[in-house]
Amino acid sequence: MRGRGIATINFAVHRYLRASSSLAGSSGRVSSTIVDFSGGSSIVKDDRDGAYGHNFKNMKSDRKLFGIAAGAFSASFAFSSMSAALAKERVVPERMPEEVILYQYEACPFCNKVKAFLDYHDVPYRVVEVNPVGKKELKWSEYKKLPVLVVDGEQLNDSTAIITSLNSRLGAPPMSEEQRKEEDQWRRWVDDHLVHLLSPNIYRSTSEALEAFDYIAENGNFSTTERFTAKYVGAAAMYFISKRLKKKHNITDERAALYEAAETWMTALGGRRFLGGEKPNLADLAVFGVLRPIRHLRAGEDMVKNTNIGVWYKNMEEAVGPSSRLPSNFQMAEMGKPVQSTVTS
Ligand SMILES: N[C@@H](CCC(=O)N[C@@H](CS)C(=O)NCC(=O)O)C(=O)O
Repeated sequence: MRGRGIATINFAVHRYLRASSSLAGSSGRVSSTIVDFSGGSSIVKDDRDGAYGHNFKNMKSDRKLFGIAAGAFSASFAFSSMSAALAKERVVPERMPEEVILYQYEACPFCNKVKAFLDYHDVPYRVVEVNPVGKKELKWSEYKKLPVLVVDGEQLNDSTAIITSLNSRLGAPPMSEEQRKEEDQWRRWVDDHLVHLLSPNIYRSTSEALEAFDYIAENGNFSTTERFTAKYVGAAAMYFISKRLKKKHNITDERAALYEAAETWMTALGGRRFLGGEKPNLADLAVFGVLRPIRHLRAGEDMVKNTNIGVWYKNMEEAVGPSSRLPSNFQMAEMGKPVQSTVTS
């Protein structure tokens, strides 16, 4: 189950890196740029008033440290044996793309939406983990946000547009106008509402932030000192950043907001197995995609314990099945043999 938390942590690291990198270059005027969950708009805030109550000025070595953490986590993956997929959407071979490359941050919720879609349709894909500092892997692209998907040489940008385009390419099942409207409504809800609840919940308390950063400390390639610093500096940074995000999105009680979102989703299902009926639709995949990385952190455990979302989540896990992500060359070399594509993000 540990692998499921990796995405969350890596996204935190990316956000932390961006915050620290924009601070490091400033002269006199200190401003911080924090990657927001909201769809790419970065919050740029003049920090001369010291409103954040923490000092990010000397982050060069921390950036290096977190670069290591991010790299370690990008390369990390967990094996999970899942139940057979019961509600898989099968793609006819002629429609299956030959080469799919996802440029991503491992923990970016928008990237995780795309991964859930690809996994559900058994579309094999390779991942290029983008370094948030410099983004050199994306030098060739004018569009600089993630995810970017390259499908047989064609570049697709923006998670919603990517999924919509791939869905029609793979042969989307017919649906009524009413069903389409409902699907669109809930896809928008994921981008406009659900994603904003993630950080405030994952880093809600110092102990939760530390729990989350345990993943980095345990899995990263650190010396003992680095491990210690990664855990405590990273957790502290994300704790403060999440408080700012909470304020920005007018969240008073983050757990209550998460539970409410889960129940809102259950009400939307109205007793159906999936919003799409017997098979998940794009809204089911979007909700699942953003929740999958937090499911086995304390926030996700609490959500399942205190709401009715668990059964739907389990059904989604079964429907989506194992990941179709292809192992990287690094992973192949590490294992000394071909790797099964049963990794989770
Ligand atoms: N609407 C876009 C939002 C994508 C987005 O904001 N991605 C974040 C990462 S989660 C990003 O690239 N932020 C800008 C940055 O990191 O420079 C989508 O759905 O793909």
